[in-house]
Amino acid sequence: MERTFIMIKPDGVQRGLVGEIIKRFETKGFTLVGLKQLAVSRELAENHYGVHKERPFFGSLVDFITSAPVVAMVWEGDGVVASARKIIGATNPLSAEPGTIRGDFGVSIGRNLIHGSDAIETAQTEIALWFSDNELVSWEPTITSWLYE
Ligand code: D4T
Repeated sequence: MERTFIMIKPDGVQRGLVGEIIKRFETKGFTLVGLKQLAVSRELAENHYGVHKERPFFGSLVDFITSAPVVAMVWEGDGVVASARKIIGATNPLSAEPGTIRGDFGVSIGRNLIHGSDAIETAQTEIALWFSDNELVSWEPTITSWLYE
């Protein structure tokens, strides 16, 4: 089954949106297979955002992600990678549609609350970067037949 990596950034944690954000993935019908709060090291932040190393915002992005705890998660379900990106909304919260997490709760691109993997391969890399195998729990919710035909 497809999995994606989701991280509630320091602004989402500080603003007390952890429960609200988890609820959106849970009520959609996705399955939580990994969850932890952590203080992010510079090494992990620079690794995670390595693709943006040459961008002007890289330094402030790493400073921000390491500034306070984040909540890292792995969610599972059919099509979860693309669906999670829709639930999250556009990178700039001012452009994000109402009903999305960024559209409902954000006003600034540097404080856009949450990260979600942008492709299945990226998700696999990010899950391996943030979680060890023994932190992930494979389980089948008893309501599965009410979610999938
Ligand atoms: P993430 O990776 O955090 O889920 O965001 P997106 O996938 O939606 O967007 P991204 O990779 O292009 O940007 C990564 C991260 O950098 C911040 N950022 C981005 C910023 O502070 N200033 C900027 O100009 C851009 C483009 C926000 C998200």
